[in-house]
Amino acid sequence: MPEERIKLYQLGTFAVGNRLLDPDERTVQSRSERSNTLTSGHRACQGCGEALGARYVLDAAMRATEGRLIAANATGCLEVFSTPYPESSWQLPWLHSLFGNAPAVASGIAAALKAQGRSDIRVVAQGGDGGTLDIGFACLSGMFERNDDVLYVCYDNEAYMNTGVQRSSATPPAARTANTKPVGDEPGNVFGQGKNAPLIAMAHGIPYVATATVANLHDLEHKVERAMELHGARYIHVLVPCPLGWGSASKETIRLARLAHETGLFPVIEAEHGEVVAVTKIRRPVPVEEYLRPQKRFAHLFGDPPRTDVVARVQAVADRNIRRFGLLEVD
Ligand SMILES: Cc1ncc(C[n+]2csc(CCOP(=O)(O)OP(=O)(O)O)c2C)c(N)n1
Ligand code: SF4
Ligand SMILES: [Mg+2]
Repeated sequence: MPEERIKLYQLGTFAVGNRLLDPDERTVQSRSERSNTLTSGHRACQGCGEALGARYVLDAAMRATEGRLIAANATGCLEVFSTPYPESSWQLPWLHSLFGNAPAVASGIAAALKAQGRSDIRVVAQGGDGGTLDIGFACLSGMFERNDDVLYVCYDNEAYMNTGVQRSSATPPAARTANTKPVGDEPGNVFGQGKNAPLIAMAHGIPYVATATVANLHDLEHKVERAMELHGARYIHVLVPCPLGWGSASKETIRLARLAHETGLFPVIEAEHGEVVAVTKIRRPVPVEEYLRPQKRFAHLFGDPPRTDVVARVQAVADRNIRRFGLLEVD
């Protein structure tokens, strides 16, 4: 019988991939002693990438710190769906900051712990792309520049979802949002320079920067654990599809996150002290159209007439990423 190689994309879930790994290599989520940091009963939409990402990030950080962890959380979907006062789904010390100051609040917690000599307790901060790249950006840059001992995690769903899908500086070109309408020569969001938060974080020379998606949760856990081995300012940027804001089916969340990587639109990398140290290669390069089509926020590109010119510009963005980060696997 001819031999056929099987590629497993989702090593480390409850599914078959996990059982092929040694127990020590299995994901935090597959262990009975996982901390369930973000537990059931929260009010995220079905298929919410942010809820999934946060659960994996916090449980991995809890394991790495043996449960000695404090979180600061910016205003946004993650805070609203998890903590409608007086209820909360968090099972760790968790502070809701303002929309724009989670990095500063986390720095303050780290400073207070240092003053008390509590080097055993670690600090994470988390927020959406709006809270991180827009209103919280100055606080984040300060946290990086001072090298405060905080892991900051940005859950990037590419718009202000909590308040009704407004554009952020992480919204991709051509995407429809409540305030980037699909009209005119450049329908949807403009083709600007973009704001590449991981590269800007790297430019601060901080100990650790990584990107990840919810399509590879084992990789996400690994990066959180690596970050927790280090001290100083660390930054992880996680792509988390949002069915409501992207106009995608709930069941498509993982596939879209995978396609974002496989098109080259979302490079998955790891960097230490400003230098890229690892790149997740693309095993199956995919044209951007395959990623854009299932999302209603890009529906205006596939109408009558189709905007092939705009799709070509999005493809050029992906191609540039592929060249810039050497994303293609060379056999
Ligand atoms: C100073 C201030 N301005 C505006 C708001 C309203 N607000 C709360 S969350 C939010 C958007 C959050 O977007 P993002 O950070 O991307 O998180 P997401 O909800 O998408 O996860 C806005 C505009 C606020 N709480 N405070
Ligand atoms: S709007 Fe998006 S980010 Fe917010 S809970 Fe729903 S799916 Fe998650
Ligand atoms: Mg957002």
